[in-house]
Amino acid sequence: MSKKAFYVTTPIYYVNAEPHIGHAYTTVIADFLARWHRLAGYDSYFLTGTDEHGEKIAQAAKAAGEEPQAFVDRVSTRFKEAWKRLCIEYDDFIRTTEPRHKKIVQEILQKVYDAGDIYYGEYEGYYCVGCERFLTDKELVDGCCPDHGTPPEKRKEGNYFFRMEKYREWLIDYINSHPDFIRPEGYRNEVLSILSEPIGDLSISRPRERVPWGIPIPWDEKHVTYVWFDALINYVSAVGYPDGEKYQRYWDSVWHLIGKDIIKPHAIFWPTMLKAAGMPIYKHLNVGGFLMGPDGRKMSKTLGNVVDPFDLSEKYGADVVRYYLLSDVPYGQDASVGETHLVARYNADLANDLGNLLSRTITMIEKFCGGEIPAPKAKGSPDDELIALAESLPDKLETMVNRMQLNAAIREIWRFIGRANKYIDETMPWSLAKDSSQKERLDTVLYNLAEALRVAAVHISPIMPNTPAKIFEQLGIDDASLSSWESVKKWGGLPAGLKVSRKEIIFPRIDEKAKEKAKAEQETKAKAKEEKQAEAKEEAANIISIEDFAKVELRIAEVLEAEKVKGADKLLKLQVKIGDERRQIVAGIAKYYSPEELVGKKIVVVANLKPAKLRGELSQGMLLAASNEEGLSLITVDRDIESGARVK
Ligand code: ME8
Repeated sequence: MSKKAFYVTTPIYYVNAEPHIGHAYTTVIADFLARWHRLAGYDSYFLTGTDEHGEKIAQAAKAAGEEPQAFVDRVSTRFKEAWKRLCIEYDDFIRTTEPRHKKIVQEILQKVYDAGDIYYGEYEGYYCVGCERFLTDKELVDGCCPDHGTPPEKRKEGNYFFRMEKYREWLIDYINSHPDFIRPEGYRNEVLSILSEPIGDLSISRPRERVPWGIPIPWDEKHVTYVWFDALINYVSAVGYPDGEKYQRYWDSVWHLIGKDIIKPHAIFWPTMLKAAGMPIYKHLNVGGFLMGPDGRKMSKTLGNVVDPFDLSEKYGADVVRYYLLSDVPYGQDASVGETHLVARYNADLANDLGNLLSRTITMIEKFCGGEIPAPKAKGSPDDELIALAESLPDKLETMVNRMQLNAAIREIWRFIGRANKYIDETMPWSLAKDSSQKERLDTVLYNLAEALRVAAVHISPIMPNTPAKIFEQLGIDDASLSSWESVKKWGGLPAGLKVSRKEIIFPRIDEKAKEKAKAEQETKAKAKEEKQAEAKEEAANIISIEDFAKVELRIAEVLEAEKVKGADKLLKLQVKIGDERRQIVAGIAKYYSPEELVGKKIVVVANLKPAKLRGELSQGMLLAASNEEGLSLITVDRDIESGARVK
């Protein structure tokens, strides 16, 4: 019987930044899934890669003073190196600047164009370069991109458009009739809610003179392909769409893995593009949550809470980092990660549960059986429970992995390891050894423990690819068939008579106190260094000339009226008097001030700012306020002075 196919992908990562823990997290999950499916008898295929076109990359190359191609070649290699360090074994690494990819992007574009689903038009909107897409008014928070916190640029240009709206109803039906198409469920609902209103058509090109770094539109060389239309196609170009053997073999089974930041392109752009191109839709979109710093805040260099998976793997080994990421974070949810958490999990699960099971078992076989795994002879009462648990694992894991309940699946494996440790306490081999009439029972108990370790080693192999060999070595196993999936479905595959040998402890306990102290010292040093650098940077950036300062016209304004802006939680609309002039100012202070308490206040405003529209409301100036993490305080005057007075 031919094997079932399984195809898993990660997002292709932008090469404007170095690989970090978020990329590592998604890629480790994909690697786990690829390895698990291979183990369970699937023909498994794993694709990752890098996203190398678009404005963001061109800007990063320029900032690095490099030609775009040289820049993307260099950073793309950084990703490959990073994956090696985490023992990621992808089958293919696609780069969007490769000819094999560009060719397919052009073919698909042409196909959709020929089918009449691409047209030319003028577009005006707010573009966020960080997201590489136009944001809708609804998405903006206080006029800024919710993910990047920066105001998008207003742009008007001639673009080609993909008739995405045309497929909205179809997509709603598709999602409704395929309940596990997008998962976990919360994200599916989020997508359905976006689709409950018109989504419009998608601008899929950029004028080449503005963004030269892209794939030319095949029928109009003056335009290049929009980076998302280009990037999404990697999932099929890499496997040789349309005729390639791999495309035929794997495409129908594909699971995409993404983070929640890129749900819209994957759940809306991509299926509608596939539909328009007459291609089958992918099988599952699996959406992961965000990893936060150990303090629960978004990781950032300035907060000093960045967790580097590559430093951690240097310190603890790739297997430990992989185990930690896979076992500690419930898939789909946001979670804090950090070294202290990692050490706690390591000590509890790896040093205590798994490490102790191995060292206790090897010690007892050496001590009581001359170092040879005995043959089982006399069954006893707790055996059945241990064996039943082992034999039920493969099915349970299959169900859980299929539902992306990865940390729960790992917990099941650890429940079994815990059961084996308890089995030692219940059977007390050291007591059995004292009574020669119990020799047969002792042999059985020790056999079962060795078999339990073999079963555990096989199950953890997709999580920790280097650890099973260490366990097998100590158990004296060198027969590869004993690490197969089939061999763990039925208890008793381990042959008796193997020679065990004690080696180094696989997961020595980490002394947390010493570790914490060392870490704290390191952190203090790193922080001091960062602060110094930041200060120097700020100084360099902040020095302005008196002429520069004189350009800013600061004036006293009296608040006459204030009210909330409808539909914007954070905004207040103020009517202020600046001398004889009356103006409207919209400010993001609703969280800190009620409209009533503002009326009558004399505040400081920037009076010569270009007017802007926030949520459709005109704002003719900006008020000054001091803020920190706790709150915000308006700058006022401490003696009465008439409105309009200049602040110098
Ligand atoms: O979006 N926690 O690339 P990207 C968890 N090129 N996962 C995180 C994370 C975090 N803090 N930060 C990033 C792109 N990720 C596009 C994709 S695909 C056709 C094109 C992970 O380099 C997560 O998987 O910004 C997220 O979706 C991905 O990195 C974004 O990577």
